[in-house]
Amino acid sequence: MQDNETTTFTSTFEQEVYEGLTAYPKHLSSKYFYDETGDKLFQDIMAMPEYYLTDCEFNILEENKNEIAALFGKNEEPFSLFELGAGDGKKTKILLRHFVEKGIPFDYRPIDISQNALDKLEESLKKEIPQVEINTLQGTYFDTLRDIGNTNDRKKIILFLGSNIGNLLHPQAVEFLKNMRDSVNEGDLIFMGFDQKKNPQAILDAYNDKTGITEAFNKNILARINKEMDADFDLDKFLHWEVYDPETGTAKSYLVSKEEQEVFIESLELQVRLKAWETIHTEISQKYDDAIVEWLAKKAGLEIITEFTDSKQDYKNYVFKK
Ligand code: AVJ
Repeated sequence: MQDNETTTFTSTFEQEVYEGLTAYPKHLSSKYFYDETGDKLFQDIMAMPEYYLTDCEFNILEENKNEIAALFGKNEEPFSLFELGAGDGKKTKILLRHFVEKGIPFDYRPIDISQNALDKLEESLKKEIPQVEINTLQGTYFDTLRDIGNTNDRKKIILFLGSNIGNLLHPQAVEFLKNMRDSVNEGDLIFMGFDQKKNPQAILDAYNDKTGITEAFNKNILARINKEMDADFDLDKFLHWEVYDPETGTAKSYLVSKEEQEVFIESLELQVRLKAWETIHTEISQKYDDAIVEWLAKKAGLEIITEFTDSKQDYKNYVFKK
């Protein structure tokens, strides 16, 4: 709800939608893609042949699980494995299964913004790898990093997979890495996935599949606003548009208005006007190379101790310590 001068909102989602759609150029944050429909669409994306990221990381973990186990479970010291944005845990289960088989002492603490995702993950783990001690934690990255910082009973390993960091602009990524640094101790490790620069066409294809799954995912943010804020966006009046700059490594997603239109968002009492071909920027998916990752790490006060990659170097997992 907002009125003329003093605007009050019932959620940060409302506030950010208001700010993003009254700004020029318009923007909405990709963190709002993920309601139940969005979670499902993202799972469909991960299963598409064009979206190489998931397969790459899956293979890297599978190929290197012995070395990773040796690194995490050094000197048989028990550790807590935290995972930010755990989702369905499909890739992590490779490691969990392997650690259990090797008798490595650890407990698993998945964190996600979605309680629904956490419940499903816990349920599937109880069935598939019941030996794993699991404690879920619901919250944003920001809250939970603070919680991680306050847990000091065991050595900590933080997983952040899927190149989720790519949704952040470099200055935000540095802030985020600094927060990670502050929440770990000497001897703890941070294990992260960074999608790499590659043939620009492969990147465009991954974010603009012909079947339209990514388009539906991008437009889901408008569907959510329709549902949750009583708005009347007509999804057919928008184009899903993807650009990739091979110099900076930044992929950007837009929703482009195909015609001049007016949308009303009831809960915000906001009339949004869009000109023909006006854009709403929705997501960045940053691609990296070693120089960028080294620069980010240095700025955040982290040190890269090793990295794992695939034969084409399409994707890398880096291990950091403070
Ligand atoms: C979950 C943020 C890693 O940017 O690659 C997939 C989300 N967006 N297709 C990414 C996404 C469009 C994804 N991340």
